Amino acid sequence: MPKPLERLSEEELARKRVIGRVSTSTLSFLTRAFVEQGFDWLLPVVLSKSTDPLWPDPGASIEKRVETEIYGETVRTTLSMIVHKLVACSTAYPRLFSLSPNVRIEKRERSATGWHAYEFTQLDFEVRGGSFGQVRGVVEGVVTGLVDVLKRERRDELMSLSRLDGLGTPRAPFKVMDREEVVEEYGAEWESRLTKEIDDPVWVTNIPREFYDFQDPVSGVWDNYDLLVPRYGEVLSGARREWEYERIVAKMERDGVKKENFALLLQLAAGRRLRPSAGAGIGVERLVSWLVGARHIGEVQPFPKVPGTVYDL
Ligand code: ASN
Repeated sequence: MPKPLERLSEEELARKRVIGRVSTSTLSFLTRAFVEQGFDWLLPVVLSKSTDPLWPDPGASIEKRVETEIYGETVRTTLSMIVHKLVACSTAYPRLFSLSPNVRIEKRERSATGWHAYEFTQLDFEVRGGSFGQVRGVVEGVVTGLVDVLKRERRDELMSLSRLDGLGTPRAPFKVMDREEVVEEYGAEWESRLTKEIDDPVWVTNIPREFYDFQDPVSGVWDNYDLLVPRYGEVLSGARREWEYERIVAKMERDGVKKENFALLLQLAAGRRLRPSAGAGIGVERLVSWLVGARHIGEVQPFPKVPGTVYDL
């Protein structure tokens, strides 16, 4: 299990520093890439009345939702910036991204996956009028560009992590697979099995989950996507979005999601002020874990947040 800074040996501190260099280059590359492509950089928020329900979601395992009262109102810590993205993208910021802290108190047994942390940072972005094709272009461009730059500019670091040869520069376009086809081939545990088999990142589309991902009302097919990276798993999820009031309400009722927790979103949708968009969020620590070949996601966090353990910092 990853240890906090004060308990690392000299050797472990040296490894931590090297991972930190790769992490810094990753953040620098990604933020520049989004800014250069005309995205506005929004600072994140932590407390809001509305946040991601993370329900229903086949991958979610939330043990506790952090809610508190301020000024006589109930607020929640950010589970993801999705609600904020939809509102911001529909109003002032047609192309936006944010690096936001997500607090997800995962069940403690998830410490064993090496892939879950109860606080992490998501690089979330959204494009008004966007599509999977557009999101795919942006993501494949930044992922291939990033690996390429790191292999040149962080060569020594990757070498000292024994990752230089193992980390191949992915070839775009990445393969796209439909979840139904994947389940047929790999069964219910498709995510872990597919992850072990692939040599390049793979998109999986059409995954039943939260109300905000677009679902074709006739065919029932979801216009959403996850990106899996070899050996590690899902580093990104996203979708084209629902924007019509009637559809959103119907899905909330179907899923048992409390409408009162999404009052503003519903009010904007009812006033036809929500606009079609598409976007995604990259789990930054997951991305870095894959890049450096980490043994556990907590290794790439300066202040690890491993499920089940409460740290001083
Ligand atoms: N960031 C994701 C998205 O854009 C949502 C999430 O993290 N649950 O769809």
